[in-house]
Parts: sequence; structure tokens; C-alpha cells
Amino acid sequence: MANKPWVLIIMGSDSDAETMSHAAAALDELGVPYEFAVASAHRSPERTRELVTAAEANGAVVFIAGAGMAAHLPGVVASLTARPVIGVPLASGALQGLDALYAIVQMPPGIPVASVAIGGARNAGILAAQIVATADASLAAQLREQRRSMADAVTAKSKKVEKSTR
Ligand code: RP5
Repeated sequence: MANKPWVLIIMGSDSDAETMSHAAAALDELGVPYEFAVASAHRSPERTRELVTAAEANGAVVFIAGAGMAAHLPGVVASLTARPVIGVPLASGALQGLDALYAIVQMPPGIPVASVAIGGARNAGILAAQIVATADASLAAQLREQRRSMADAVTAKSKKVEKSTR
């Protein structure tokens, strides 16, 4: 476990934690280790730098960064590591996440941040696991199995509503 690749989930405020817990839950389901922490790009830039540089040095292979409003955190995290960063725009304040989405997807060339949907923390967790799985065949098999059971669930949902008049 100590040497297993892991994911740093970082967010701008404790008010983001409930939404971001869905990223953690997705990683829990797949057995991917993570650390979950708050650091603000604006309010605590030094803490952000320390957390990201220590995480990279200690084996974090993917970063998930969630923030609302003027969501600079994912971009700042990406400025501190060359490992992949997934941004999660969070609904907060008057613009309810549209501001954060624009901030995250409009990274200038050279420092990319992948973005999921507003509030899409679960997909951020799954995407992070997919990145880890590029070097882990057993995790890749788990991800395929997860998709197979989603497909089964769709078939079950169809059975509840299917009808035919011909
Ligand atoms: C952002 O501002 C955080 O990511 C959060 O979504 C938003 C509001 O933060 P709090 O005022 O709740 O700490 O930095």
C-alpha cells in the first residue's frame, strides 16, 4: 500500500468537501488510495504548493482539484506538477459553477487541466482511476467490470418501462 500509486484530491474549501467526497467514493470502490485535503489557491497559496510538491514526491500520480467561483486551484496545482490534473468545477456563489467551469476549461496553452462537469466529482474519481489503470492491469479489469454492471443496470431499467404495441 505504501508504494501504491495514489491520487491527491484537493479542494478550495471545506464547503466543497461534500461534493468532492464523490470522487473519494469512486476511488474507494476501485481500491485506489488517495489523500483528501483543503488548500486554497487564493487564501493559502503556500499550503497549496507544499501539499502538491510533497504529494508528487511521495507517489501521487494524478491530482483532482475542485474549486468554486474564480476557480484557480486546478490551474495552480497544474503549475506545480507535470502529472495529470483533473479539475472539478463546483457550484458556488452567484454563478453556480459556470464561473468555475470557464476558469478551469480556459487554461492557456502549456499547462493543461482536464475538466469534468460542474459537480462531476464522481467522474473525476473514475477518470483518475483510469489514468492509474494504464499501469495496472487488475485495476483496468475492475473498470471494465464496473462498466459491464452499468450496462446490466441499463437493461434492468429498460425492463421496468419496456412496452410494445405491435
Ligand atoms: C472557492 O470559493 C472554494 O473552492 C469554494 O467553492 C468557494 C467558497 O469558499 P468558502 O467561502 O465556502 O470557503 O475558493
